[in-house]
Amino acid sequence: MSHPTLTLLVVGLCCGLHSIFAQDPCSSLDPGPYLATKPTLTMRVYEATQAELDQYPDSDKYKDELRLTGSIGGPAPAGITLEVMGNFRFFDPRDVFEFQTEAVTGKNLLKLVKAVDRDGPTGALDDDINMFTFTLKCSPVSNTSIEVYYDVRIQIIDVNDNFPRFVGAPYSATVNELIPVGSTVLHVSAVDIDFPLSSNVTYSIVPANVDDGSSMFAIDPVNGDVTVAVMLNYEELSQGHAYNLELMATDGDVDNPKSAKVTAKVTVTDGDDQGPAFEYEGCFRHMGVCAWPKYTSYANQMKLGEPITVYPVPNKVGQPVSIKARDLDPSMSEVKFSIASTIPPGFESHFSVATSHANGAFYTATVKQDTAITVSEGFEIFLKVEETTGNRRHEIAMIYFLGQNKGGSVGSQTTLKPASETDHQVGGPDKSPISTGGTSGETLALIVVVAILAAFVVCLAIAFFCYISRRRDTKGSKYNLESRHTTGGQRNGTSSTQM
Ligand SMILES: *[C@@H]1O[C@H](CO)[C@@H](O)[C@H](O)[C@H]1NC(C)=O
Ligand SMILES: *[C@@H]1O[C@H](CO)[C@@H](O)[C@H](O)[C@H]1NC(C)=O
Ligand SMILES: [Ca+2]
Ligand SMILES: [Ca+2]
Ligand SMILES: [Ca+2]
Repeated sequence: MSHPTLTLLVVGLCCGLHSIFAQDPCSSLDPGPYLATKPTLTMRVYEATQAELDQYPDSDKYKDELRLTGSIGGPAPAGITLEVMGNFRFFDPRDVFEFQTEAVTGKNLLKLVKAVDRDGPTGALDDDINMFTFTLKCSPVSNTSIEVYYDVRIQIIDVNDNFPRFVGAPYSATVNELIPVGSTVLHVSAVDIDFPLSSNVTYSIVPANVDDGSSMFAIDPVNGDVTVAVMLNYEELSQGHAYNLELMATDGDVDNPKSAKVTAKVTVTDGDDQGPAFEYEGCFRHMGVCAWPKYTSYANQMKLGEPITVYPVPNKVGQPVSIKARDLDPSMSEVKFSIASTIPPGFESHFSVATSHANGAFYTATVKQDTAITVSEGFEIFLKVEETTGNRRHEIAMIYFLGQNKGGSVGSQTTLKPASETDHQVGGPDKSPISTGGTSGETLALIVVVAILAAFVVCLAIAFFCYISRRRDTKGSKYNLESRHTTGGQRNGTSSTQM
């Protein structure tokens, strides 16, 4: 017996029975759970690819201590031999681990020498290799008839070596622009086969630089539901009418998260959210659309049963135009014209309007006088254009009759014989610009006087207004336009209450 053995013997006597056993080859360095039972030998190594093992063969991550006494493969008396027992159907630990005694420290080590993919090829847990368990037989070289058996557990620690993967990509959805805010348009899902990091994939929308669809949608970070964040607008979307959202899934690794991106295409379809509008050159525009459309016509040019001729206000083109309108929803383009009302009221049935398709989304109105009445200066027709969709939005244009065309025929009005004398008395005989028969000379004179007076007052007002505005500011033209809009608005308001 050598001196070290003697020393150990003394230590063993001092510290109890167990320590005496510990010095024999093949004995455990740790106590078992009960007296005289052997402990389970538990070791832990990280999963690794072959490239990682080749690069860092001596990394502490890929080895752990085998806490047995003896020198593996060494000579007696300390020498021991180890044998992994068992029939392995899937992964044989003998293929991936080696036991060796570290020369310098004399420690016994378990080393990972071949790649182990802890996560398996799929996200399912049954192809994961998170633990090797087997029986290890240890025999001292000095007496090979001694066989000591241990239960061994080698845990494979997960490394975040997999990126999340989107399932079911590419993603696309088609939604109507009128879909309520908060509605789910798309569901995405990503899996990460690393465990336990896999259970915590979170989703986000990558902010876009140019086409900012990213702000139009939101994504639930946990369940991957893509929802509408703000009201969509088909008309605002450029070509394609689609948003290309870049979505990201990030795994739950705190220190070194891995993420994957995918593009989801959300196509927006047109919804009926706009009404129709008249259109002609030179109109007053509000947000690009003709506001308070107005036409003039000449009473003396009207012929029974023939389309009336109209001129736009203001008249930039200097010649008659056709009355055109379209629905402002590009894909809901059908509109229909009708006579809404007249001033004086009650003459609607004397006129008819036909709608015909012009070009693109445009439709034209052809207005005719069907039954004979006398139209003179001041008569007004309110022409309605209505969308044919369920919302039935509409817009009104005014046709204002002037008495006489500048280069027109002689006579201040065209006298059209009434179809029925009993037809309409609504306007009354006094100031009406329309009548159902021979207007008396007195009435006509009165109308002329009143009209001249009114014109004079208006001229005065305009002159005063111009004087004031010129003195006040230099933004004259803008101010004028505003003022006209206001006038038009009031006009429309008045007319609609009469309808
Ligand atoms: C070897 O061990 C066995 C079992 O403990 C024992 O019976 C035998 O005597 C030992 N042989 C030697 C040569 O020590
Ligand atoms: C991961 O998700 C589970 C449930 O889905 C949760 O209990 C846990 O706290 C999450 N872990 C982290 C790190 O977020
Ligand atoms: Ca991962
Ligand atoms: Ca992993
Ligand atoms: Ca519409």
